[in-house]
Amino acid sequence: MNPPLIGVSTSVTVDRYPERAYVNAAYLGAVQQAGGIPVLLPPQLEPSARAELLKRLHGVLLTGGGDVDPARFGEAPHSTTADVSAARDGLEIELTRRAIETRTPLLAICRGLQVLNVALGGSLHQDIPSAPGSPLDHSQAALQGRSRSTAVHQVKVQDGSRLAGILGSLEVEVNSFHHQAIHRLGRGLKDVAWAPDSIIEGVELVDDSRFVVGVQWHPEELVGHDPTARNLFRALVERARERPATG
Ligand SMILES: [Mn+2]
Repeated sequence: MNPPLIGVSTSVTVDRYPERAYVNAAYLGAVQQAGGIPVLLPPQLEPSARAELLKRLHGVLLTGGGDVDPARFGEAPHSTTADVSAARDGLEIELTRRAIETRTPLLAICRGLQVLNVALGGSLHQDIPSAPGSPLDHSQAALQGRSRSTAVHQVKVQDGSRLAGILGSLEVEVNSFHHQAIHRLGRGLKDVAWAPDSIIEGVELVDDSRFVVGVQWHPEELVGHDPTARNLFRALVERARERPATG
């Protein structure tokens, strides 16, 4: 069978010239290693092109990036809010809702998990160090000498959850590049993985007939050495393979 097409959302420059759409290559490698073909979905796509592409996709991957506009969950921006793009928020929230509606498999990573939560009416902790606070450092980018594939904290996964089944483990060691986290859960979502400080690190839909999974860490950076990270991408691609594009 033909390899499934996996739509991959992109970052976009905010207030910088020239305007760019871009994505970390690790996502593209991880999708291809799992047998999928990544198709980039930049926010600059015209609405008609966007609609046509969405019909042809078999799966969706929401990637990491800047902060979701806190106005989307009814809050004023925190002093640390950065890289907000209304165009990217709009595209990814639409992608999320449409993926759920059309039963398109969705894997949401880091900002993606936060977008998934906000798209379903949830809210975010806008800055973990400010509130709720944590003894852990979830922003390892600030730590010198640690590569993006270095695990910095543990995550415990709910036994019996879809995520546990995919990972093949109830305990994973993960990297961490986020200063925000889920606060109030969106409708129909359940938390299924947590860091030792109780920060939510994994979610899925209560309706387990739909493949919708979010993780707060960055498995695309771990696929070189961590089978649980490869399992996440393999699960997305396998589910996408089973699904005809909505045409
Ligand atoms: Mn973390």
